[in-house]
Amino acid sequence: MGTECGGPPAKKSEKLFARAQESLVGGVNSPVRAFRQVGGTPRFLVRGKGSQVWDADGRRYVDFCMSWGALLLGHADPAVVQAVRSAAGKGTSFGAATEAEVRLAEEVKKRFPSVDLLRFVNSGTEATMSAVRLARGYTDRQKILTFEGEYHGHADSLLAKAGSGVAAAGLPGSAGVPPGAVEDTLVATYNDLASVEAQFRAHDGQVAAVLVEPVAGNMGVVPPDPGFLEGLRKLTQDAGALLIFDEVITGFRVAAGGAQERYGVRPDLTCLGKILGHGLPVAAYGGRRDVMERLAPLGPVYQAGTLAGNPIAMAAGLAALRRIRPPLYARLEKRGAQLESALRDAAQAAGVPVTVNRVGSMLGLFFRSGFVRNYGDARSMDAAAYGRLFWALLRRGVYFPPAPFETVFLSAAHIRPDLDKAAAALHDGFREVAHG
Ligand code: KE4
Repeated sequence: MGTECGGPPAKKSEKLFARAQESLVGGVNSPVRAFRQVGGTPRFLVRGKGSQVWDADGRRYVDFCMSWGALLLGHADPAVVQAVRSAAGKGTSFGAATEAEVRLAEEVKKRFPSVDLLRFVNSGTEATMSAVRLARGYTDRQKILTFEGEYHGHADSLLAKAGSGVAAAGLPGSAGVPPGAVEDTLVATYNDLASVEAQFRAHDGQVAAVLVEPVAGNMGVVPPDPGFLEGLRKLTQDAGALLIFDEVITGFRVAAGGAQERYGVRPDLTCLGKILGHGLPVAAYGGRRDVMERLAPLGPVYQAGTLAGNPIAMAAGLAALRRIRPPLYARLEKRGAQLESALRDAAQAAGVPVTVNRVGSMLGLFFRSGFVRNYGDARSMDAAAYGRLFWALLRRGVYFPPAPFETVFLSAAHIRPDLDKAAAALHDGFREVAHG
């Protein structure tokens, strides 16, 4: 334990981490938070405001993780906080229909014209798990096709890793997932339409849906090649399968209407999360009316949830979407380009080969040279070097995601001084990585 990665002493985080491990598995409620991919003691955060967070030892950081992309407006956005406070005073949950959930659904539909009907749930995992069940129920087919290196939450059927060879089904990607749970999960290669066609040929008439992160954000950031998403659209259409966009990260992030707006490809179903609740536990799945109407209480596909459409979460989402206006995306594009340049310049100055991928305000950093177009490219990076950079940045008050295969996020709250601080920290940090 301790801050062996050279980080500054963090006595209070260390004490809290020791105590947490007595009650919480690994001391955390989600594995990536344990800092095991970068080493050292996880920082216990106590407060956030705008682009800044503070840890238990009183240290301040510019945050480029932003709750894994949920906070497009920044921490403790005043309008979101006020909306949460006001909603909480009227009751924390009813387990009944409310006007707030109708209004938030209408706001989603304004931004996602492919969504005729939707259903709110409490996590991205629930959204993708339910969308897959619905696709199977609608098509009366069992196979689903996903992409190696993408992540859609922890539902059994989606914790599959690539099997050997094209025809092989996915293999369990986690203990506790029985082979039967993933025998209908096919795995293809992102940005490789031929690998998708091969799976469709090997399982003709059996594929219910293709589930894709339209911009991969869980293998680092990997954008779709020109034509890739359009190719998936055509392949699924021709095969009578549904196209499901997992926009839990990209929704409201890469455009107001997500990747489907940015790339002009219309899926049959869409999964949303993160920014939708702006930090409150909200997610959703929605799409074509004829598909969604197969869902209970209208149809035979079952899905339910005690806290679905929670009034406080709905209020947070409504307040956030009201504040996320079109001019914001030009600002995020500009800030994203500035951070991208800072990353490239610092690595080049230190003579460290890196590839930087970026879509708007989501950036991926790979310690390797050459294009990164899929998971095979991504995983060949020097992940240990990322860990060294992480700590070099943390020592200088810059908090990147504590894991290499994640996304660096900006928000509306990141201003020029934050970018300048990051650039300076990156300049020194890459030199430290280069000279060990
Ligand atoms: P949740 O169940 O964690 O709300 O959402 C699952 C999910 C679904 N789809 C995409 C594209 C996602 O990125 C996620 C979750 N993202 C991770 C970070 N890459 C959440 C962080 C964590 O696991 O703690």
